[in-house]
Amino acid sequence: MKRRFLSITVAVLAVLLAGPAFAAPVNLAIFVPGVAAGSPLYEQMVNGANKVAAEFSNLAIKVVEAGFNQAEWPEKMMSLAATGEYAYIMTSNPSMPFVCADVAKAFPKQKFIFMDGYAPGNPQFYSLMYNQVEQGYMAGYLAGLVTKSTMKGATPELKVGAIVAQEYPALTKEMIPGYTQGFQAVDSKITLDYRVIGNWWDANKGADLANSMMDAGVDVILSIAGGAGQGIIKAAQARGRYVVYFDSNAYAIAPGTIVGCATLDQERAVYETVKKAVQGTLGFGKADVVDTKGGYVDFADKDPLYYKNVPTSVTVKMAEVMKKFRSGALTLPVPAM
Ligand code: RBF
Repeated sequence: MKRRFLSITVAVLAVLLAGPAFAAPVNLAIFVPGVAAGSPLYEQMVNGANKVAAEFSNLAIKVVEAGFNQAEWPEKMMSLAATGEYAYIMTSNPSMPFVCADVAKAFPKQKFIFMDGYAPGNPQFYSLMYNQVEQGYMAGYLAGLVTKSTMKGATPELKVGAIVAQEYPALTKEMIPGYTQGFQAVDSKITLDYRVIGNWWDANKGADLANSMMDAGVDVILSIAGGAGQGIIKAAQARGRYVVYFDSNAYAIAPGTIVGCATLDQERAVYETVKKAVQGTLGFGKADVVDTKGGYVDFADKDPLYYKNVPTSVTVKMAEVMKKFRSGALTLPVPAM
């Protein structure tokens, strides 16, 4: 009798300790609208989900790269949902809720997780959006300080640049207005040279635009261009000018050229979100908006490569702004979209 009790206790303990190993399998598809390599938020999305898979053996992940032809995305998404194999389809970029609207209607049991997107009020959708006005402001404030600095590559002109891959509401209503507010807070006489590449992969066009801006006296360029950003970085590097990077800490790609990184912690957001999905507690119908105070939007100022390449006169002023953002003393509203 005693022995039987003991063996039951051992069995119960084994189940408790193994935990998720005995839980029902959960299949998650990650739909990458583009390619992951070179696209910081897509790389972070895959990494964050893989971290959950390392902890929960009942989670299986399939990554589908949909490529750069955006006209093909709805059909590819439709085929993925049609398999019926995935409890959740996760994707990332502000256009994806629109791409999925008809797919969701066709497959009413399919759940969608939209990172870096806003889709309130649909019980099949969960979405999480970043405050990119704040992210843009940080990039702009740093760019303003750099263009006014005595740094070697800084030109006398009070001109900063931005090269973007494509225009969409989160960019034109949040990121660029935030960037503009940021550099104008340094000096209202600073002007913006703004160019659009037209896609997320053409590094040559990115380099051409960067060179033409630098010819006109621009010394620091914000790059929001995915893989095409490589061309912008190379062009700036060749002429000893500067790049402000968006979304991930990328100083190591081009130390001394990338002088600031306004980051999003999509890896953490995805990790937390997927964990909830696996545990069945993710709030579908909900649309979260996260910001700097919450730690999801930030400026990478803890990296030695930042201090190594930017003078103290700049880092001190930047630190004052970041202190305000992180404490919540400074917050910037996200406009309706
Ligand atoms: N960002 C990338 O890094 N690579 C991409 O291929 C990419 N494609 C996008 C396509 C569309 C239609 C939209 C709206 C955004 C795309 N983004 C891409 C941008 C990304 O979601 C985010 O807005 C920026 O990285 C700034 O945080």
